[in-house]
Amino acid sequence: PKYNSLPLLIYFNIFTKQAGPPHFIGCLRDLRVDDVPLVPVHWPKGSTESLTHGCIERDRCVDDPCQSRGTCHNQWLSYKCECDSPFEGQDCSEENIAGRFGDGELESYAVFTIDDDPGQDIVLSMRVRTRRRSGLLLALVNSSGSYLRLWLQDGKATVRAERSPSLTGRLALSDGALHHVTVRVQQDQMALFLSSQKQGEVSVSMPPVRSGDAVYLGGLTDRRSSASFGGYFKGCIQDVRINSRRLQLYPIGAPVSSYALERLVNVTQGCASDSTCRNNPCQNGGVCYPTWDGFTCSCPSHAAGQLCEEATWCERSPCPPAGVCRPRAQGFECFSNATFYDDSAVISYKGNGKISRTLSYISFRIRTRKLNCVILHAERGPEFVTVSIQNSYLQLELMTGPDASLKLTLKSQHAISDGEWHSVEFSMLVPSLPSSKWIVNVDGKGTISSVRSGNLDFLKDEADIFLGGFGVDVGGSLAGCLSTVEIGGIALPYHGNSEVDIPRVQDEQFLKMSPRAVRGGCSGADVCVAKPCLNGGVCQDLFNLFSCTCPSGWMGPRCELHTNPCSINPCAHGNCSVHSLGYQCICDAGYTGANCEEKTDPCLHHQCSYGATCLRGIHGYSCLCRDNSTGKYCHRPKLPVSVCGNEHRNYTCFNGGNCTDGIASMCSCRLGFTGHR
Ligand SMILES: *[C@@H]1O[C@H](CO)[C@@H](O)[C@H](O)[C@H]1NC(C)=O
Ligand SMILES: *[C@@H]1O[C@H](CO)[C@@H](O)[C@H](O)[C@H]1NC(C)=O
Ligand SMILES: *[C@@H]1O[C@H](CO)[C@@H](O)[C@H](O)[C@H]1NC(C)=O
Ligand SMILES: *[C@@H]1O[C@H](CO)[C@@H](O)[C@H](O)[C@H]1NC(C)=O
Ligand SMILES: *[C@@H]1O[C@H](CO)[C@@H](O)[C@H](O)[C@H]1NC(C)=O
Ligand SMILES: *[C@@H]1O[C@H](CO)[C@@H](O)[C@H](O)[C@H]1NC(C)=O
Ligand SMILES: CC(=O)N[C@H]1CO[C@H](CO)[C@@H](O)[C@@H]1O
Repeated sequence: PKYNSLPLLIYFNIFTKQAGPPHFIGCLRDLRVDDVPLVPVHWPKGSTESLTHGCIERDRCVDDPCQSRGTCHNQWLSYKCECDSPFEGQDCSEENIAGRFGDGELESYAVFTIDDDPGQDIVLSMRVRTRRRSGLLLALVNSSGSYLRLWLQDGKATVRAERSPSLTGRLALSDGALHHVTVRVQQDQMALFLSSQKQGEVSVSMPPVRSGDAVYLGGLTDRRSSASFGGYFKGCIQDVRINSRRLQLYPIGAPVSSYALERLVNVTQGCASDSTCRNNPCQNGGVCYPTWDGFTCSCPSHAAGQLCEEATWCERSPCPPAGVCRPRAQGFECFSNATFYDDSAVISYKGNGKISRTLSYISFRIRTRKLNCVILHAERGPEFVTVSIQNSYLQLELMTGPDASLKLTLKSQHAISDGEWHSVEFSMLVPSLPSSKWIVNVDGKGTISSVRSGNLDFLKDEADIFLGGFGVDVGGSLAGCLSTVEIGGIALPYHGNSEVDIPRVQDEQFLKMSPRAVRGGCSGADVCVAKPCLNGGVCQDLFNLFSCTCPSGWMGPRCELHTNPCSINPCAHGNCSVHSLGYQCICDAGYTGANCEEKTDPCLHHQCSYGATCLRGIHGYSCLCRDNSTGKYCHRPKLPVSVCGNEHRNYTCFNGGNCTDGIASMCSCRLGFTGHR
């Protein structure tokens, strides 16, 4: 609407209303034809009804005729709304109707046909609302297959043209809110937008979109082909556009230029939510509030978590100091260990009458040195159960169920009365049957009964359950420690309802009937207090059993015995004799050392005289004499030999005898020797 004062030659068809170029809209002034001014007075009658004098200029968009749902274009005498998705109509007052895909988990899709030639460069946009993280949104299909696919992967929009890399958005859109997804293909560059934020761009080689191609929304006809792109979509799709044309799912009042809808399978109109609260998914009394295709749980004060699945009773520390709080179905229980003495009172329990589950097992942990005692006993009429220790083996006796005339006896594989903790579970092999074999499991080692028996349902009400003993005459009572015993997962609590800070709220309970407080924790008897170790022995507490470490010289369980050092025969080759400082060995000949363990050297103190050589032998030694001595020990000097005679005959006198030549040679013997020589 600017006046142009330059000379202008204008062709326009003021005089006709027939089809042709659109009418001029605006103001004209100083219109001359052949330099003759043409003024409206000269114009033919009937041709001026759409003309007014003067030039009134008014912005038609000032009143926001498009209701802020689109861009308004002022057209002098009127306006034109370019409506934002999903709005339509002259004033953008109508909205494209969304299609609900996958309602009730149905497999749904819609098919449109392209009837023009959008060509190579396209802008494809749609509004999506879902909580699913996968599913096929759109596929462009030609006669040889699909060549562009837009789907959800990990909640993010992903688009891929055939034989081109895929492009995934940065932001997830599976949050139940509406998102505007746009794919723009321009000069072999494909860009993905979420709302108006660009998510990325890749180069593609995509065939042109041609007349006859099909557009699939929400899935393909073939389930398997759909599955490779996340399966059928669940959620809403609204206002799908390819360039300026729509893919209208449902007609609306305003005229809309849409591609033809070929098929609509299992798609419903609108965008209603699933009835997510129908089977209240919130636990522990949480209240379900539906959100679109989702829900939130409003949890009561004792529960937390998305589904109120975390019970928070225990955060309020309801148990006494000795107890450990553990959440139970709709409540809590205090677990603790208790110490039983031989004389401590037996505790009794009763079901609260609201136990509905089947009671098919008993579990606990135990630590004792007692060889015989009753741990648990209950009876009702002919039915009874007894858990006891018999000769240090755990034992279950059970008579219940349809075969209540037959007693089941089940023994642990190994002895347990060793002062160590043992975990124990007696359970029915097939709890769903009225009667089955039972199994005992002690520290992971199981034994199965030969006889069948029923479950423990007779304990649910009426029956008194005794823990820690059952009358002095029947096997004696427990001495040792016991964890909280559970029957069918329901505790026999050591702390009654008056001893916990907030009442237990769970339906199924065993109530402690004995008012007496139980000694918590696990402590043995004070076995060392009486100083059982004598003679300076040190006492060690081994849980209801002591052991003495004795000083040297003392022995015996209480160090009451002298040690006899010779009792262990310390002298290997000799005789032992007790000394004030221990023992002494008197060694046999040929041996030496403190314990006569070494052989002596027979030549060490030999008696070979006159330089004789000592020769070692197995049984001692012998002497090798020099020439001038003789005898066993060479202690006798060898007397000299004298020789006389002539050249024909030599005469020898031995042992110091003197040889003298006379008429004949003869010997004169030394004192003590005789004989001719
Ligand atoms: C609608 O969905 C159901 C369930 O997924 C499917 O069995 C049925 O074939 C679908 N209808 C059509 C016409 O495909
Ligand atoms: C169909 O698309 C494929 C790419 O997936 C392309 O190679 C083929 O030329 C297209 N066919 C027609 C008829 O446009
Ligand atoms: C019972 O004693 C055992 C063994 O000392 C211990 O592991 C367990 O935590 C105790 N239980 C409770 C509830 O204190
Ligand atoms: C050891 O004692 C035995 C018997 O009392 C005795 O015959 C033997 O001579 C003794 N030996 C020594 C080396 O004292
Ligand atoms: C034997 O001779 C040796 C050395 O020659 C000498 O030491 C030793 O006393 C002699 N014995 C006697 C009995 O004369
Ligand atoms: C042998 O003769 C020597 C000296 O000739 C003499 O000393 C010695 O007494 C004599 N011995 C005897 C037994 O006569
Ligand atoms: C007959 C004989 O044996 N004579 C000898 C006696 O002793 C001397 C010396 O020792 C010898 O030389 C002889 O031959």
